[in-house]
Amino acid sequence: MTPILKTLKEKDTTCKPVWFMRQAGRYLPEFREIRKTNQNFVDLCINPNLVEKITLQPIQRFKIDAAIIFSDILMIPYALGQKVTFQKDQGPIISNFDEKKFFGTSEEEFINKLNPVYEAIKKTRKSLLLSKSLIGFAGAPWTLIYYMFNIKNKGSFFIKNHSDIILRVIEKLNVLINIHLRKQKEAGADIVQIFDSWAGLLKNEELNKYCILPNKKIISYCKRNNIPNICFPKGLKDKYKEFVEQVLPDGISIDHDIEPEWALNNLKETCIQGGMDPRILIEQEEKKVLHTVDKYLEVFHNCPYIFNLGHGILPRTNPELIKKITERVKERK
Ligand code: 1CP
Repeated sequence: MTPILKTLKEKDTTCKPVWFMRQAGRYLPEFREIRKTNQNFVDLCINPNLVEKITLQPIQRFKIDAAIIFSDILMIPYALGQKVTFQKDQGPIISNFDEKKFFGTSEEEFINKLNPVYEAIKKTRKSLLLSKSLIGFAGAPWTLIYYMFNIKNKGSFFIKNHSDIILRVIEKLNVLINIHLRKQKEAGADIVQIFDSWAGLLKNEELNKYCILPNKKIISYCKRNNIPNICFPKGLKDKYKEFVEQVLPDGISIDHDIEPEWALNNLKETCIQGGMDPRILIEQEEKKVLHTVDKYLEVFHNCPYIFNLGHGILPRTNPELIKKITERVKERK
């Protein structure tokens, strides 16, 4: 059993494994090198040879305990007929939501389009040491909808006025996300993480139907199918407690707004992951960064805890610092 699985499933408190959200990506020169000659991001995500190579890049540099498959949460909207492009330094651009295309896509078509992701997982699992976990992932329905409906440019009025269609889309996404996670597990991922990166945008009255219930359905499915799981409902503040009590994931990834002591007292029954602000890695000198690492390790000393950040590694982060942090976790655990 890998250190992450021991921590997540057996509530082991001695391993203190470590990995990083967005550990494969733009802060690594070797990733930027591949990206230079592969301008189309979706094509890159459906190229199993390159996906394997990129997934393993951080594993070759650092003594981390997991690889996360190089892909994107927007591969689901892509598989459902939306055109997805990524402009340099701009984030994703997605073609308008097309109801006919969305509801017209069959499960079989969806799986076929995402088959290269599963092929990449199979290949990567073969070349990854058995002591390392391979993490698969998906976006939660609400966070996918944020991109699929371009909510960024529409705001809360749109959400309020479109609850019927949003609920119908969530229902179909719930089924397809489950399939996507199961296929990743079958291909060789031993853990899945569900990213609800935009959960913090939801108003109180929307939280249950758009975030908690859909995540709960996914986690129940994972449990029925023996898929170890971690949820990341970013931005929920003190509602993290309600989320954990309702959804009951194996692990909960906390963001940098959550005080580690608060998490310790309020999210007790669950394995906790992450928390440290990724901005510190850019803004502060090494000594201070390592001091903050020590703080997280101290607070969670007697708990099943997976070291990670409160969000993904930022592009300007120095890879050497990721190495130092990893070494510190391994020394101090
Ligand atoms: O320009 C480039 O080179 C592409 C940059 C990039 C990369 C490296 C994007 C575009 N996605 C990824 C990979 C990625 N995305 C991974 C790979 C594995 C790893 O973590 O190492 C993962 C897990 C994701 C997940 C993802 N994509 C999330 C959830 C996590 C989070 O950061 O909150 C989200 C919201 C996305 C959307 C997305 N894709 C890419 C960008 C720049 C964004 C975010 C845009 C935004 O902030 O709205």
